[in-house]
Amino acid sequence: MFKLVSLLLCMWIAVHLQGSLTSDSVSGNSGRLDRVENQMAVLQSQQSGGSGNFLNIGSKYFYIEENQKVNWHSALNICTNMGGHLADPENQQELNSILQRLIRGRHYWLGISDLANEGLFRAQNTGRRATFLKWVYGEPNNYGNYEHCVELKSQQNRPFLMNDAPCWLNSYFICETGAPNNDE
Ligand code: MAN
Ligand code: CA
Repeated sequence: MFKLVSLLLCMWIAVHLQGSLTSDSVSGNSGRLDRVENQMAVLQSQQSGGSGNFLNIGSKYFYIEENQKVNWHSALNICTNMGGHLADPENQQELNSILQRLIRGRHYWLGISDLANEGLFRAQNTGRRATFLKWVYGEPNNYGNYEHCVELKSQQNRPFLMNDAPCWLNSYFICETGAPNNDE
């Protein structure tokens, strides 16, 4: 009940802020509207039962978000809230199992970024250098000097591969956990 009330409150605030803060969201800066949207997304993930939706793939569990697009930091928060973390597939087999479930043309955030050191891509969950990176040809290019977060994308009919993209873009995302917590 409390969750529902806070969700409705956040939605109300978001609707009222939308009008006055459109320039904020257009510029992509993490302004007040972004924070409200983030909060809403986290609350929505709690409402939908979150961690019960993880799929068993190999020895891990993945959740592929197909309903809401959020920025990279919101995706991180939502995955954490679901008892997991933004995914960092460790090998080709793991990546393949995920890829066959993705929808072509969509972009999905992964838990990898070079926010701490340009050009050094780290797994958010461990803080260590990401060991498995499968880039689209020509990537990572840090286009415009503002691409620090890693997504999976497929161009035309090509397979899904990794690209560095602006962290403030709204995309679908993939969460991961070692063992799901299905107690909700
Ligand atoms: C877009 C973005 C970039 C990417 C280029 C490749 O501008 O997706 O991240 O590097 O396309 O052409
Ligand atoms: Ca890029």
